[in-house]
Amino acid sequence: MGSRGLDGEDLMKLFDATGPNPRVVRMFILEKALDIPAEVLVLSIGEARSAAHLARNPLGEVPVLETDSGEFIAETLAICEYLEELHPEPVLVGRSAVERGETRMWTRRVDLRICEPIIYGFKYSPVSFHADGSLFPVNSRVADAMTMLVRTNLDWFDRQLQDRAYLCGERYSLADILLYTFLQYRTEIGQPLRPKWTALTSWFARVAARPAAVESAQCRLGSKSLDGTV
Ligand SMILES: N[C@@H](CCC(=O)N[C@@H](CS)C(=O)NCC(=O)O)C(=O)O
Repeated sequence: MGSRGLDGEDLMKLFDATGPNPRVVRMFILEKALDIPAEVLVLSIGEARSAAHLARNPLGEVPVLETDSGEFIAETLAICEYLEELHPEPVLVGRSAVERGETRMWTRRVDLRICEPIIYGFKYSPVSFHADGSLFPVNSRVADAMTMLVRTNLDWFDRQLQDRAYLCGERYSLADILLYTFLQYRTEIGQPLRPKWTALTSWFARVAARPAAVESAQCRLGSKSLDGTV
């Protein structure tokens, strides 16, 4: 399913990149089997901070979704919620007010307690491409504190997952996509799940086995990439 203009051209477009936030949107799009082309920006050379991209998102970040009518929507969760409104099935936010409330409760917890400290842990670390110091001056103490905070918060998530298959019980949702993507990224930067997190480890394997989890690893969305190749 894709978005086409009157003369058949694609309208909706994702501004994509490597990094966990864009991957959340890719995985969400793949779960919904949507056909949305993507333009991939290279973050390490500052493409997200170019004048062209700042006009789309003044924060100079990805993901950004260009809508069929030419508006730009930034912020990972806002993009996913927008896509769910346009394409409700399969349901990943919620079928009812209660389900949507429950999913948003979990996405908020994951975002504040896991995603944000992981991102800031990276941004303040010496390996960050922000290491020129302009925005996030290297501060290893801040980076280490963020890493420890994530660890403590994962203890809590592990306890919550003891009695359920997914964060929203039996219902797989956007909250699982968000947590999975950031824990996968955390593994890639050398912080794998700890063996003592048994419930979290089982949950992670369950989500990792989904085709969308595997496919979202690559920035390769849509039937048509921008240079016209598949
Ligand atoms: N709050 C934003 C965070 C977006 C974000 O931090 N994206 C990173 C990639 S994972 C980025 O664009 N970094 C570019 C940069 O910092 O130059 C969201 O939810 O989408």
